[in-house]
Amino acid sequence: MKITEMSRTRLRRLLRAFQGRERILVLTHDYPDPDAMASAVALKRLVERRLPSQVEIGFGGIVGRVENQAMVKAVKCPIRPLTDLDLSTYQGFALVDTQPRTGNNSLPAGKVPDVVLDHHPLRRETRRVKFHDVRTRFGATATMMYEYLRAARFRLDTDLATALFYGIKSETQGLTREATLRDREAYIRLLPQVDFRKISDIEYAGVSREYFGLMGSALANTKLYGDVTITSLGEISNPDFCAELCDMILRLESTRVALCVGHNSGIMYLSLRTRERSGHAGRSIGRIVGKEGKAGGHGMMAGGIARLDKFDPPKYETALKVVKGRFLDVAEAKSRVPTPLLEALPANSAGAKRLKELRAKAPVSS
Ligand SMILES: [Mn+2]
Repeated sequence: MKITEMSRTRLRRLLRAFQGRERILVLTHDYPDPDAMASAVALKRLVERRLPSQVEIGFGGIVGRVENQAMVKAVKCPIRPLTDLDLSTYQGFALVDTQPRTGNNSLPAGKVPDVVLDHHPLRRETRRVKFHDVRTRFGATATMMYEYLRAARFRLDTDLATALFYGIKSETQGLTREATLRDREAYIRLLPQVDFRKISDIEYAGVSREYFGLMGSALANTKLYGDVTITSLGEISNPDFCAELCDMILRLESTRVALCVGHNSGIMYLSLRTRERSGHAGRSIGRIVGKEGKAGGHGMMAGGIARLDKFDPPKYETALKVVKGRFLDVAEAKSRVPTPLLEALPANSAGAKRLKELRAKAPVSS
């Protein structure tokens, strides 16, 4: 069967799963990222075009990263926090970029959605869903959604094209992380319709002075254990910051695997990143959170949560110690002795010389 035929079959089954549902709620994961938001918007537009249903998009948590907040504004994502919605008024439910019982979405316990669209590994609970389309070979759920829109011969407007493009771009770090041919194809086909001024508004969104303060203390709290790093952020108001910082720390040339943790309201948040293409980050994070938490992810990136009250004593410090031990084992850290990232380099060391050279030679760039 040709790809387009398969897409059309999938489209028919997707729409059939929603048949008769007057009001549908599409849920992303909590603390939604651009891939999740773009996918949810695409699903809403597609269903509302084809069915008489009314579709709303809800999420738990907050939209944390300033880039993500800027995206909501720039491409007008009609997403609403769950606290604003009355779940009893919906007959239909869908999950995008997440699955039932992953611990990272706010689907009420015991509720089986009608539709699940995702690119994370398939979960047992998802098999009970009327229509589930879970394709781990896709770098972004937004790519899958783009293919649905194509199958439906949906004419995208600039905002939707820009949202999907940015969803794919940010999820795959510009097609460099876990992107496949299908992601490339969607990216290229969307490109002529993208408003790059909006992309710029998103990617270079202004940040507050507090943000730099947070960044500074995060760097000060990053420790190296040979070729792996751990950053403890302590209490954070925005769990997205874990993921953002983890991406940044992984750029440290001597680092192979990076873990960032923080906590809020009794929950520990974890992000894991690896440079290894078949890094099994998803599996590793599962072992790190253990029975105290839930986790999910792909090969090179993963995230999880753990409940602080499952540790004895039920404190962040205890949880951190346990999680750190597991992480160093799972990541096969070359050292158990921590060195602070920002520790002053020993005088006369190669590193100190390099730093001195960099400072002396740094051109004044405009
Ligand atoms: Mn995704």
